[in-house]
Amino acid sequence: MPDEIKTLVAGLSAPEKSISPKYFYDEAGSKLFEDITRLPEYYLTNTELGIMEACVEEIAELAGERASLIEFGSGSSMKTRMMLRHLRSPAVYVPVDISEEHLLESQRNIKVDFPDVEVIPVVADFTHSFDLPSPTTMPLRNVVYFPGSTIGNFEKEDAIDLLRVMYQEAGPDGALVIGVDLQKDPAVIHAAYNDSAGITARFNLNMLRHLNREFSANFNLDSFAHRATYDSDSGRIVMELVSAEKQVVRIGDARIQFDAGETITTEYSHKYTLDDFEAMAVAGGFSVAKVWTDSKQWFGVYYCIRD
Ligand code: AVJ
Repeated sequence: MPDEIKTLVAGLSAPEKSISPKYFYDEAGSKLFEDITRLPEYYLTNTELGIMEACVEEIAELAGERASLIEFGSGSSMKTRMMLRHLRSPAVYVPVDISEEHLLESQRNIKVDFPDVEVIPVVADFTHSFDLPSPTTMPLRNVVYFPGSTIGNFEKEDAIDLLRVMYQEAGPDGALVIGVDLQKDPAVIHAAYNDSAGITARFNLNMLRHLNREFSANFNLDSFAHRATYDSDSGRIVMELVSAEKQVVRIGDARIQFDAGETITTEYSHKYTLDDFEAMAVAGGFSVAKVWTDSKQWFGVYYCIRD
């Protein structure tokens, strides 16, 4: 724990303040994210689901019999269920997450609907390679699954490093199925992170409430505001919390100074072109066997293979 506070304080003491997006997801934050996925402006989830409905059968065909499904992040989402429903006698489902709590919940949920699928959660930070468990049934192929365009949270170089980890975990003849949000009309992207109901603003600000509770901080939520801007040159959303005034905030034993208008970056959400992301997959060691998109080309689902 003390190490965790140290990292947080270091991020808040840098000339450009930042907090890792992982602090969005306490219980309230996970609920708010669920609400975001149902917003009319937040096209990502529904678009990806629509693509999956159209292509999951083909994915299952490519993956073949007795594949293992290794999800980066603890899933149990509709998309995960869709994969497990279509895969041919999946050998095992392995959700990988840093949070044991999230993993146990996802394990419980999956077991109810898929009593015949072995579920072996792995508690690990998936940005570094980790040991895969040995399931009862020997898998014929590993299929790494990383839906939701979570890859967009990583800066480009880090995203390629993560793809290299996935390449390793996929193993010889393994595959990667990954969902990626694509570049499009900036107004559409802007609206997705600035919804009219203000849910994304609450989601962003909830991070401060989380830090107040878990790390004895005293952020005043009324003195920070949500901001999300899309920079089409870098192709990414930058989410920030903007200090309304000059103020000092305590976190643990540290004191953090804010000027009026000073920002904390809480998240990047990168959008790629189809070709850009293919090049990244290749830099990670994969080749792209197939990509599916929606009719507007707003989102891509890639089937990448090791060869
Ligand atoms: C879950 C990381 C894909 O970047 O769109 C939603 C999180 N942030 N609204 C995204 C998020 C603001 C989301 N990811």
